[in-house]
Amino acid sequence: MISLLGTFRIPLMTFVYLTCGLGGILGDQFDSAELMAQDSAGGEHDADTVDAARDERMAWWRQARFGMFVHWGVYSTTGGEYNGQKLPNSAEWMMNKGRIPIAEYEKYAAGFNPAKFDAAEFVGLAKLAGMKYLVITAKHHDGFSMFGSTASDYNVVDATPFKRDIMKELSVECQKQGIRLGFYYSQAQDWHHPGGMGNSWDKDLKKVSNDEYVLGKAVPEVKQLLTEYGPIGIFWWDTPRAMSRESFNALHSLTKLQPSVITNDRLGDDFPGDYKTFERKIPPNGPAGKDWEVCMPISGSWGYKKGDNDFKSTSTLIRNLADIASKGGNYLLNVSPTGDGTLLPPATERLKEIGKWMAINGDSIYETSASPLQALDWGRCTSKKIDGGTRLYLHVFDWPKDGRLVVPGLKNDVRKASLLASGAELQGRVTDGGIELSVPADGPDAVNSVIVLDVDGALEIEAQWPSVDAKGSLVLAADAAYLHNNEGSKQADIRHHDDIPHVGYWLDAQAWVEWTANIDKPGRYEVVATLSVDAEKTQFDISVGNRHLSATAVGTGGYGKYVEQSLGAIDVDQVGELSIKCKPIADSWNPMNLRSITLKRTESAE
Ligand code: H79
Repeated sequence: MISLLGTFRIPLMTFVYLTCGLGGILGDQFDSAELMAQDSAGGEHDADTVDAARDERMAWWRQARFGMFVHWGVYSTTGGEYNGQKLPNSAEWMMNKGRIPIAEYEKYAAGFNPAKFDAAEFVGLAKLAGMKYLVITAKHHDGFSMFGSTASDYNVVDATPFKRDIMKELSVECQKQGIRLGFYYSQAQDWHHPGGMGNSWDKDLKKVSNDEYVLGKAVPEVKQLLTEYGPIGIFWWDTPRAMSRESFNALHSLTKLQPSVITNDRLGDDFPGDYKTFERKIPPNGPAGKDWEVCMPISGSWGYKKGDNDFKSTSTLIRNLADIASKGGNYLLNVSPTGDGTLLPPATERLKEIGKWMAINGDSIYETSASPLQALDWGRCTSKKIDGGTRLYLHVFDWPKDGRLVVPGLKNDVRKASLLASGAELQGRVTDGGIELSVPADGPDAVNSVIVLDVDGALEIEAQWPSVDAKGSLVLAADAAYLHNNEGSKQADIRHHDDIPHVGYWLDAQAWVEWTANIDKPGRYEVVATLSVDAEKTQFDISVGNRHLSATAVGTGGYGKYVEQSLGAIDVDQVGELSIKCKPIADSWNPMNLRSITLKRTESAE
């Protein structure tokens, strides 16, 4: 499973999915000539054509790497407060968390009047930050449409004193300023429509079928958004729920109205879309062979929430962007306009600061791919193909104090190394440990200094596997493991207690972890793990090459209490690069948090 390149996964390998047949339901919605035209353009019968069409559609998105997410709606008028009462969680959930009856929530809509909103300024700010696309909530779960919907009067034009079509203004500005526009649309939940999902609190709501909502509101609204707002870059579905096949197909088929529109993976389980979505968290490794995006609020809440001062520092945001790009993904950073249509100063300041960094260092983000150099002590690495070679962008978060920066394991001939900010050339040489660069005492940027390293040919990297130290110990840390967790499932993930990483949330007994390590001598190795277990005990299998041990860890008195436990011994009879696996024993598994496994040589084989 693990290649020489460790956790490297080819970032842009395409995967095939078959578009669903057109539901009969569409007879009323579409002109059939229109559909025929879309169909022949889509060429959905041939997998290669589907792949090629997808690559073409995804080209701008893969180059963009950085976009703005915007959560804006009725909840923004009160900053998520209901009758002056603070509610838990993200502000766009205000109606739900406050169990606000529809008739009462509508009064907040009647107060939506963001007089200071200026689409030109807003899009300009995204552009200044170096973002290449903007995805905004056209309709969130509360059911309020932020455009002049012809399917529902409950919209910004018809139900507010503002009366302006915000999506129209943004579409005009985005086209003017060269920013791709995407629409977030909550297709399944709608707390305002009697057929929408999610509203369990309004007893006056006379429920109708979900199909009635989808076909009567969602489908015409999505159709309108895809036909009256110019070219749409992305359709961003959210919170998939079980809907009828007809409803799914009707919504899915609408995206054919703009064959170049990209969709995320949240329409429904059978609709992988064009890319995978991670919410709030950066995955430890990019998912293999897939395009993906991390969406994350700049503060704590998606929608503007009064008193939410949890703004991530500019440093964190810039490093997040580099981290995500180094794994081959996009960063969709969310901002939250207030009821007056502007962003709070901490958000604006951060966007401008990111923009300053991007103006100098954008080449290290745009049009880059993941690089096989991950787990770097000093930062991250993105890459680009160049004529006959590879360009690496070394994102140095922790500038070396001794004037030497080592790119571990890299063996290629150095063509040229320089600082991206100034162009100043650096000396580089290949050593036993990798390429060593001589660098000035201070880096050009306190947060992330970028070095451009051009090397000849495809990358040749000697794996830097953990190895047995002089005392005979081999330490396998959680963050050096490869997690077999069904790619990005919520379970079995790298988490932290006291800033120390562990494999946690390990509820799924099918999830397992693997390391590759160098073992230089055969012999008996004691297996010691640092872990915490809430249950009385848990059982799992540990294997080293072809030998294994059935291990039992006993309860440590809670998930936050880590102890070292000896789990037994393994007689290792192979040497070299070995795979070490830790797999739950399904019948007797209870979740554990695993910080590390250490193999300690107790005796050498004769
Ligand atoms: O639009 C943002 C969220 O409102 C939306 N997706 C992002 C992009 C989202 N809706 N649901 N979820 C994410 C996941 C569900 C979270 C829940 Fe809860 C946990 C629902 C109820 C408990 C957190 C707490 C959100 C509301 C209350």
